[in-house]
Amino acid sequence: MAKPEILTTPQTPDEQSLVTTVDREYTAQEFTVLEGLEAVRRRPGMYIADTGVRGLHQLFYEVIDNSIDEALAGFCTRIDVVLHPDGSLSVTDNGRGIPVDINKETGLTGVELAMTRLHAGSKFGGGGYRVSGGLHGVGVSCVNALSEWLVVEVCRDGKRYRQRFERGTPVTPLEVVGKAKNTGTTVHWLPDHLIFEKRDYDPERIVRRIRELAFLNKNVTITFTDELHGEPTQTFHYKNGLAEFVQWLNENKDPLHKPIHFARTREDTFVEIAIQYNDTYQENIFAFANNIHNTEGGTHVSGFKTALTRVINNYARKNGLLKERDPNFSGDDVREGLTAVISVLLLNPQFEGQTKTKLGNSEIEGLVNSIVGEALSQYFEENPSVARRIIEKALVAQRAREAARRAADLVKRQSALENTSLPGKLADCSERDPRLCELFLVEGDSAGGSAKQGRDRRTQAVLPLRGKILNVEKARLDKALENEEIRALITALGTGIAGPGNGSNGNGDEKDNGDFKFDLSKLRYHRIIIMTDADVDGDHIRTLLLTFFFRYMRPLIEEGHVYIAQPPLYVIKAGKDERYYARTEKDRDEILRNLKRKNVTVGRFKGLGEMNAEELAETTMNPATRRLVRVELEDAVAADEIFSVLMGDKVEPRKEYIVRHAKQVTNLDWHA
Ligand code: 0RA
Repeated sequence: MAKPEILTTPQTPDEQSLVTTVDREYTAQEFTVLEGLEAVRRRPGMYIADTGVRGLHQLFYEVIDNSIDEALAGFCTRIDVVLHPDGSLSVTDNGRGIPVDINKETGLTGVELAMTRLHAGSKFGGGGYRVSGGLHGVGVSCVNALSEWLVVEVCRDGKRYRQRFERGTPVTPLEVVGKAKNTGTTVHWLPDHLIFEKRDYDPERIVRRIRELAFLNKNVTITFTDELHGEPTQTFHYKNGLAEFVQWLNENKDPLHKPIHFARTREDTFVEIAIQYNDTYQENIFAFANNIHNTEGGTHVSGFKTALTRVINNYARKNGLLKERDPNFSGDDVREGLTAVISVLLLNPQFEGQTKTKLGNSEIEGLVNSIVGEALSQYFEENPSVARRIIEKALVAQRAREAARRAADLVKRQSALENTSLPGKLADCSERDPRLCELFLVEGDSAGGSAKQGRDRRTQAVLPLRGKILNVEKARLDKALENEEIRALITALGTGIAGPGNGSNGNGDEKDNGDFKFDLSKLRYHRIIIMTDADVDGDHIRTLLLTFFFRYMRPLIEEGHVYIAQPPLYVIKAGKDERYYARTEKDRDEILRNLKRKNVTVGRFKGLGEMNAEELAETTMNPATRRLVRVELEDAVAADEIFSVLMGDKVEPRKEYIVRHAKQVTNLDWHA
């Protein structure tokens, strides 16, 4: 391959015409670069999560992360995001601007390098906390490759530069198009319809990430203008950073005290933490490394948990709140009702785990442990009334956990007595390989009966649920375990449950986990299918079940084991023996259009119970003819908000929420 020519710096632009070209020749090297972007287009799945809604939004996350990096480097204070009337998106920052001069090695401008080189970002400096690997950090060049067009504008050295690309290929050189007083970068793109199934940006998703970034980066002001839907500009700026983040997370709950907030820098690592207890029983810890949400936790979370347990036990002992013969608080005890946000900025983040979002850097555990130890002990010394309130909460939790333990024991002993570990109502399947097994959770005994008759006995098990299962959002674990439906569910699934909170036992992060262990490897059915009536009660039962899974068995959702059955709403009978089923009004009308000559009747199913076993099997259970929707956890912050609002005990926010999210409530913001 020919070595690239070294090109000289372009001449000063002609100020009179204001349109000048930064001239350069195409080189062999560039050819391979374009091949690189072609590879992104050929196999987008290697670079972004998918070519659906998620991947589409990842383009946005990538672009705004570049501006945030510039803010972390200390050069950017404002970012403006615009959703344009044509569906394209732009992100403008007031940073230094992507370099426009020519890179000696390649003969390309900094702008073109950034836009056409995979992972070029890290090559030339930028923010020190640039993320490597993982979902983020794929580079803005991937966005370019996957866009029908992308226009980048840079303001630098008193000039405004512009270059346009189509499907990754430059279609103009970097041109000077005007003067500029300030500095900054705009990236404006339209995702390619040849790549993405749909290219509709979801303003709510955009706002969610913007808000999160604004909480995490308190020096930055981020605005969002939705010109497509004609909404006024929203501005996000939180001068108190994470303190405001925990307040916002607790908005629909009753907090016990003002946020506890501290930040420390040690060596090259920055650690910021905010804590606020509320009067619920849930634990909510959100952890970020370099602004990436670590849904699987990691070393920062384990360091935090260890220190929290230690500091609270020490304080309680020292001040006589735990007596000599009292046992220490467990980690679960001190985390009941805890909302916390942990954010670390570090130089070489290592991400591990199933979804590559778990922070793995071992040095961070001790660092966070030591910082939390010092800062929190000091806070407790200076704020004894807050310390006392938190410890009283832990004492109640400790007693309740004792009661729950006895209840769990009872569940175990009961099943030992009955000489079977499985609940009586469960109609189990005969297959023993869980990967091939499905469990239908069916509302009501009559539908349960039809399901039992209509199922494939080898691979399909049925557990009928009578009446409503308990709302675990309002009850502590001991109460939840008294509920017969919940006990049957736990035994049928075989996994056990995690302590309240993120339902995952923090992935074994903490060392003192008590008796509640969730073990995904014990799962007896790899598909858990919720089958409820298409009415208000059915919706409610589905939400109750999802709430339970979310709070106590979250990995079931995270690993994609939970599904929603899609029973038909309409039956269309034509002639003597033709029958058609429709899940939506649209499907129904389509069928009716096709049948218009015939003598047809349309019936509406009021519930699953109205279908006979054969109908239920054919329309909703048989893998060859049914449709299932998989429940996906798109964003834990949003999901927590949904559950605490929908199932918690404050009524006003619930009403507001349902009005505001009328559409999402039916599918719960879960994405299929
Ligand atoms: C590399 C070096 C410099 C700035 C940037 C990258 C930069 C990239 C992006 C992407 C979006 N906004 C951005 N802002 C800046 C600094 C070059 C210098 O002035 O020394």
